[in-house]
Amino acid sequence: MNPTEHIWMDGELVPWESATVHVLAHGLHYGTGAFEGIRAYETPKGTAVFRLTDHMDRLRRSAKALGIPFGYEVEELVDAVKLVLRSNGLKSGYVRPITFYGTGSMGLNPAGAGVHMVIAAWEWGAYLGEEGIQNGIRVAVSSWRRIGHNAFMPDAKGTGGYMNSVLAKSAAIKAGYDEALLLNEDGLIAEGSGENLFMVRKGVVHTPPTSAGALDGITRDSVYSLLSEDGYEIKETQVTRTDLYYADEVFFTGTAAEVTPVREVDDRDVGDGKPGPVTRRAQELYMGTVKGELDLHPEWLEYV
Ligand code: PPE
Repeated sequence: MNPTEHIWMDGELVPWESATVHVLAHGLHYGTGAFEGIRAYETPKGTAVFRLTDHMDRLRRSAKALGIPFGYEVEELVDAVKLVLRSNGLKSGYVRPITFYGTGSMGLNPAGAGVHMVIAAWEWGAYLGEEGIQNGIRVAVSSWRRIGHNAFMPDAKGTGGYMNSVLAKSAAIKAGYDEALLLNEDGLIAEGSGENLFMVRKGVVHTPPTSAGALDGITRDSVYSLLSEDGYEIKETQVTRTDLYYADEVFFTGTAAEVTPVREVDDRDVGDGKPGPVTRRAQELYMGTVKGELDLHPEWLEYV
C-alpha cells in the first residue's frame, strides 16, 4: 500500500502518519463501525468518483442499521471525498470512508464513546490481480457460512462482519485458490468474501438477492442495469453450488474487484475455463462507463 499525504479525520485533513486511533477505541475491540469502498477514475473530463453519493448514502444506511450516530449530511461527505482526492493529487484511486466508535466507553454498550468519521484514499490496482481480470480466477466454496440475517446484517457494511470475510478469504488463499465463495445457512450462494456474484446459464444472467446474504453492491446494481439495458435477460435468483458447476459463465463484481471473471469453481472449469462473452461485455460496459468512455450513465460520474 502506497501512503498518500493526507487523511480526512473528523472534519479536517491531517498528515497520513498522524491519522491514528487510541488502542482502547470501542471499534477496535468490538468491530463497531461501518465503512465504504469507492473508486475514482481518470476520465476524458477529469477525475470522476463512481457513484460517490450512492456510496455515501449506503454508509449512512449502514450506520443507521447498526445504530451508530451519523452526524453528517451525505453532501458534506461527498465534498470531503473530493477534497481528499484533490489534496493528495490523486487522478484515480480507491477511497475508504469509515465511521466507528472511539474511546470513552468500555464494555459492549457503546453509549459514551465518541463517533469518528475518517476518509482515506490511495492508489489501488486490480484487487484480484491483472491476470485475474484478463483470464479469470479460481474460487472455492468456503467451509465458513456467510453471516446470516438472524445474527448480523450481511447487507450492511459493518466492520465487525468482515471477520467472516477474512476467515473465508484466508482459508481460500491458504488452500491455493484466489477467492472464497460463501454459502448462506440454507446452502444457497450468498457472495464472495468482498464481491457479488453473477452467473450466466442458457443465455440468462442471474445474481443472488440480498435476502440470500449478499451485500446490496453498487457495482452489482450498475452491472445489472448496464447488461439489462444492453438487451440481456437478467434476474435476481437463488443460486445453488450446482448451478455454478453447470453455468456457462460466472463473474464477480465489486468496487475493488470491478468485473472479475471466475474460471474455476471448486476445481471444475466454468464453461470452457475461459471468460465468456457476457462476462467480457460486462467488463467493457462497466469499465467504459466508470472511465467516462461510454456515455451510458453520465449521472454516475461525480467529478472532482
Ligand atoms: N460483498 C461484499 C462482502 C463486499 O465487501 C463488497 C465490496 C461487495 C459485495 C461489492 O459491493 P460494491 O463495492 O458496492 O459493488 N467490498 C469492498 C471492500 C473490499 C476490501 O477488501 O476491503 C470493495 O470492493 O471496495
